[in-house]
Amino acid sequence: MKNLLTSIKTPQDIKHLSVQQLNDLAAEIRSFLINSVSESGGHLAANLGVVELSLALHYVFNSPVDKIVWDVGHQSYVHKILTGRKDQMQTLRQFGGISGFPKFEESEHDVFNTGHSSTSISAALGLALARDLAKDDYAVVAVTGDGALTGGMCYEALNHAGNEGCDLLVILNDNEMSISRNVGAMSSYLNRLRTDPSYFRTKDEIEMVLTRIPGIGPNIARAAGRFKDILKFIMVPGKLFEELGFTYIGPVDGHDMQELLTVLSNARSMKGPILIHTITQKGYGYEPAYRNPDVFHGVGPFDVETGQLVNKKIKTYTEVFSDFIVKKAAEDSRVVAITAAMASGTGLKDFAQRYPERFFDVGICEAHAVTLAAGMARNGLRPVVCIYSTFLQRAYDQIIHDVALQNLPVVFAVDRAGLVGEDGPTHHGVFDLAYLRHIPNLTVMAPANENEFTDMLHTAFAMESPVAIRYPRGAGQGVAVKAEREFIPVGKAVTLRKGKDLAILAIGRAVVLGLEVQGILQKQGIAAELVNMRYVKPLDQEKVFDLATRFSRMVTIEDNNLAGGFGSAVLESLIDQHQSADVLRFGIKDEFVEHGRVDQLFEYLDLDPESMAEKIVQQWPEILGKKKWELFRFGKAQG
Ligand SMILES: Cc1ncc(C[n+]2csc(CCOP(=O)(O)OP(=O)(O)O)c2C)c(N)n1
Repeated sequence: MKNLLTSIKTPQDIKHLSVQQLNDLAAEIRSFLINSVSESGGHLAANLGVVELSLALHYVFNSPVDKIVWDVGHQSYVHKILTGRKDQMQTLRQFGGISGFPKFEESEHDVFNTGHSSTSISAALGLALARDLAKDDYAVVAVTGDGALTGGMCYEALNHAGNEGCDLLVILNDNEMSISRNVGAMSSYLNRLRTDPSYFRTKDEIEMVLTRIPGIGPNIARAAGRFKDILKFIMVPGKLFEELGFTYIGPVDGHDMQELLTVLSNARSMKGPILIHTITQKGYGYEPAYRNPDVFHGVGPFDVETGQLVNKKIKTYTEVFSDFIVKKAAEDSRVVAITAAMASGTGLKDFAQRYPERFFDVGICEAHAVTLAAGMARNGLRPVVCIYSTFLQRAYDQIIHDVALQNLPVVFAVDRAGLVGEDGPTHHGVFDLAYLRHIPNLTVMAPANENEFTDMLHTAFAMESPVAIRYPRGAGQGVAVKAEREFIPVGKAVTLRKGKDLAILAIGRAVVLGLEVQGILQKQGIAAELVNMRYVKPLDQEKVFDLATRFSRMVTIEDNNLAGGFGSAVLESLIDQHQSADVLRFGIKDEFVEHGRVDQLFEYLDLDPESMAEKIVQQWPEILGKKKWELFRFGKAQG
């Protein structure tokens, strides 16, 4: 294989390449991607699918003058490689390394930060309108997937863009996949565009579209004969997009470099909003990813030869949820499960297979998922809505207006709560305690381990009002789940360790951190009482009162933003009960947390057990004798 990739430092470096060389470069990039993601983990399948598209975009357009906005941004690795970050790919998603998503702080070529789906057309339209107001002249391109196109924001943006009529290019990268196979009527429509010959335009229609190109339009129309074969495939109606005010071009083979270059070059000189429909294959060029695009959507380290993932031993919270919900569905025929395009991520695959008629993948439509659940609950069903904490942010109003206000028994399985690690700030679920805690009628819990999680799910389904359970990404504590499930009294905390010097109140995953802090302090002769609060709402007021009467020093620990979170709830409770205590709150301060392994992030935030124990002793040095304190400080909590 020729070594072209090493000479690519900026997009300018590909401009002189021939189509054959671009194809060679595409092959090199694929093999580079497979090897680097096999070590770092990341979004492989989507990136393998956009190698030619990314090359063609950077060949035809002049980034960073021309702006390319990547929807979700998980498919921006090739773009990163072409814009001078190839050598940093080995640090991808690692603490201090480059992000797995576009980041303007990282490169001038990343014009708009993304991570959540379906934002690119809105953002690109915003850039285009700002450009026009400034009377500037450059292209703005949004690259969006067919999965992203299930999200409502896309339609709001298309609707607006068509009306504005400004120059804007939308590339619809259609690979028939969201993370799982794409769903919905729009997906079927795209499929018809892709396959139904009756959708092909007449030559007259094609010419009409081409003559819209100012100045050179008629010439191109005359020259169309030369592109006859290409045009036959690229100009089909896309009526729906046309009705929205877009010129539709497609479908285009997104792995055919020549075709892409021709179409993009033509589109570049056309006026108004244009949508190019490209057809690609997720995982293209790597058999394991091609065969299992959902597994290789976001993947951990794997063996390149076999495609086998590096194995983990302890069950994840998601797997525990999966086991529970399948059993629950067998017991109660009213149980239905809803996901917003995350069937495997949220552990609903098994449920979907066993109860297909009770399983609903609504697409990337979190807001709709929640109101849909409200409708179902109103009509006697017991829906569980399974959405990651960060994506549930999109459905804040629906939780309040459609579920809580009517006190409907919807269970929210809020997966990936707290710090999630390598996906970084767009994906950390560190706001949910704050955005759920103040909603009337809604009960909010967080389990400290797998067994408690199962009991909480059991409790949630036994209640007749909305309940949210937030739980972290990844492995549990390795605690066995008892066969007998217990109802956890609503709003009741549980004391795990008795003490006399201070009280530690923790919630969810932070209970494990609390246990470690308690252990470190114990070695210093400090007796901390540790309480697993279990419920953030209703908070166990009696417990807070009791602790405040017995302890003047109180510590709260949470893996949520401090503002409005669990510690805030404890402070409110103290004040409301006219109790006072010296309170030290541990949680995430007023900042966005970068990517990296969760344990590294905890350490970076001084939320690792050692740092917290040290902070506690610093705060209240009197709980140690002076000599011991010196020892403690310099020996960093070594007992
Ligand atoms: C609001 C939101 N919900 C869910 C996700 C999780 N997610 C990331 S990529 C993806 C599928 C996107 O499909 P598509 O746009 O077709 O891109 P592809 O991966 O197929 O290239 C989903 C559901 C997200 N990023 N944002």
